[in-house]
Amino acid sequence: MNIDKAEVIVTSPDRNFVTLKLTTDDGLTGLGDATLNGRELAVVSYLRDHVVPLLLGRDAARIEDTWQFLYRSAYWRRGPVTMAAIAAVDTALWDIKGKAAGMPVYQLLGGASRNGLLAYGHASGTTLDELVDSIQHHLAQGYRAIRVQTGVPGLKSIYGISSNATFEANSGVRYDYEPAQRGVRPKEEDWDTRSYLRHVPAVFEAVRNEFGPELPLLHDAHHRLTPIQAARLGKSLEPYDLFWLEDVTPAENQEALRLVRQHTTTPLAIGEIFNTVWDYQQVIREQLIDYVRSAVTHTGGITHLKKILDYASQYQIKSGMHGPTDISPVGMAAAVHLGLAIHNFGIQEYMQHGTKTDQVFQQSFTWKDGFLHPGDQPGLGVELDLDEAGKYPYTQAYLPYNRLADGTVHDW
Ligand code: CS2
Ligand code: MG
Repeated sequence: MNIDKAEVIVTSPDRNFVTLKLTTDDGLTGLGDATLNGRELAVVSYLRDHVVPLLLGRDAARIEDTWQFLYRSAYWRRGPVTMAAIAAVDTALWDIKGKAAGMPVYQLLGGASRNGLLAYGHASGTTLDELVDSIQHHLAQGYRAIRVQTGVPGLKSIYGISSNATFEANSGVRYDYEPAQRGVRPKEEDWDTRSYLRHVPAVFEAVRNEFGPELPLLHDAHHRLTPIQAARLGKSLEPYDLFWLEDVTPAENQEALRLVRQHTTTPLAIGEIFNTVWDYQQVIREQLIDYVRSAVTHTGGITHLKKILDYASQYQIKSGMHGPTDISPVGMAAAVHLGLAIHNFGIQEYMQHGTKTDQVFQQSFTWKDGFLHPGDQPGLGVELDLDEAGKYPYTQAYLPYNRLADGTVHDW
């Protein structure tokens, strides 16, 4: 079962997606997600120019060996572009292995450890009324856990707040936030940490008063705080019993979390921009976090993320895999198979893709009563419709960035 064909497919139904499709000489196909939001074509080139020529003729059954070969033979290691490219190959090979065995990928990973994956959705509002409406909308759809993002008085536009009118019109999905915007320049947003820190606890108090103590609530600070500011936020949110507080400090400095940890019992999640187990080495060993945020798509695939999560399990640290709309349905399916199989599953982020995306990618994972299940199709259970994909050519898009009132660029 050798790899006979390797195609890199770029499509932009509701947003840009990069997909690797491998075909074996006995006709099996496998898909892998290689989407790196705002830098998509860098991964396309890495795959097309450097990886595809190495794949042709290789034994498709040798997943671990192919991973080690691509990682070690490049000499230049780690980094989001490399690891997204390796992830796509790895995921496509798991898909093929599942199809060859006639089994869903989660069976190959040890079988189901639970009936389904608790998933959280993104509620947001510029005002409290909008936020409450957005939470109600998510609950009505079946979500049983909610990420809460709020506008901050005095700031024009900030991370995590959906601009509903346009998103709904373009994709058919209401109240979900898609940060990358099509255009030749990134959008500039503004930021003020002191206003944010003053405002957020009052919002959580209002949300708890409205929705009661049971509902799991999450919040994402998106790398914006210093360690001492993060410590204060964690402490001030303790009365509202958060499921987690995410990315409180910039992800490059993992030691920062020591200080945060000393001051608060609010659970911490980090890792959506990490790409290998080495980024997690210290935060897992020192038990500085409670949830691993990585996606299969950005962390070298199922093979490598499973190793990270197995390491984390020794410290009672659980999964909280990244699942925004920039993870394609292929990347989501891979996450759902892995999450069903591992023992230390925590929660799965799940933003719904738009209708055009669902036409390009035929998926068999299901979302019912707030829980995801990968389904029982052999492999990952996702197929790509090439004709549909061909209708939506790549469109340049950038993530926004931030400036403070005096014009300084700040973490976005
Ligand atoms: C976010 C993402 O889902 C999350 O928690 O932080 O929306 C993130 O901003 C995007 O995936 C960036 O591509
Ligand atoms: Mg995040």
